[in-house]
Amino acid sequence: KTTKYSNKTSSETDKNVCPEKPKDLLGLRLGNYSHVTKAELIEEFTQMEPGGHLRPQNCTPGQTVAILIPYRNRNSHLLVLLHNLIPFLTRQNVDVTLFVIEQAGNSTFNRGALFNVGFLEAEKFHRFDCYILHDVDMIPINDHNLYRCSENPRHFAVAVNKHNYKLLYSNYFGGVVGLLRSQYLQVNGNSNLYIGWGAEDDDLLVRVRAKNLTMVRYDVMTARYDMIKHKRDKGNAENPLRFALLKSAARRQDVEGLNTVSKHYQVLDIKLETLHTWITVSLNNSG
Ligand code: UPG
Repeated sequence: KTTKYSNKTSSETDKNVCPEKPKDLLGLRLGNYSHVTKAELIEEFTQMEPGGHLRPQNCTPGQTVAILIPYRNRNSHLLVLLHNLIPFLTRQNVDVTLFVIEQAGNSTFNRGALFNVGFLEAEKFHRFDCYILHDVDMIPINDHNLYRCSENPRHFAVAVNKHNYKLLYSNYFGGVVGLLRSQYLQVNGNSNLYIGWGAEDDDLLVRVRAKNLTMVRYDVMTARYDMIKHKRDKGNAENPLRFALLKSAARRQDVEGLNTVSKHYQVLDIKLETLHTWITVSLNNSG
């Protein structure tokens, strides 16, 4: 690698353990949707270290967290997300690194594969304890929605404005979820086979349950999000095969996923920027 990356975690530099729940958390609040440029964010968030690494100055959190954001052509959403997420994570005392995993070219979007790529590439920098899989358009609006992993995989995006702050359906596992590193390995990550929109998030929940893990959620007041309004993206058409794939999710789990993604992708570029590590990847969706 040619660029420097601060691989030091807080635990190597500071022995004072952060409280699980910081005292000065804001509760429910309004999201900040003002127009902002990348340059303005860089100027505002002086606490960021290269590659989008953020950590508390006065204490050591119990875990290191990687946030993986699957991405293509959503710059305005990404800026709004960062504008909200960085102060939120700062208040929550998280030792976190932000990764954007951008799918290059025009091939049909594959969110599941991008998370697997993000996981493998992030691991080359640091073995994070906790992986949070985060859509670019989901803005958390309650600080008590703590971005940490626990003994059970967590569905964070429970109550979204688009659905009147109600759970969309009982098995919804989309938007934002968090798994310990060990759990992501145990479930063999996401399926790489969902090409286009839909059901890759449902497949991940099947994987979680098939390994006898229990998904947990915070309550609807805590786990609140605003989803930035958008139309269906070009290059992410509804996947007509999704229901058939979902039926075989548990059967495919051990033979297809994190352990097979390497044949599907090629990293074109990795940039350690101030606000994030940006990974550009070309995917061949050939199955
Ligand atoms: N995305 C891009 N660019 C694209 C397409 C998708 O960046 O061209 C990313 C982005 O992070 C986005 C995410 O993929 O937030 C999900 O795609 P989106 O079209 O926003 O899906 P939604 O219908 O808004 O979301 C629901 C779930 C989501 C799940 C999706 C399909 O909240 O987690 O992936 O349905 O199952």
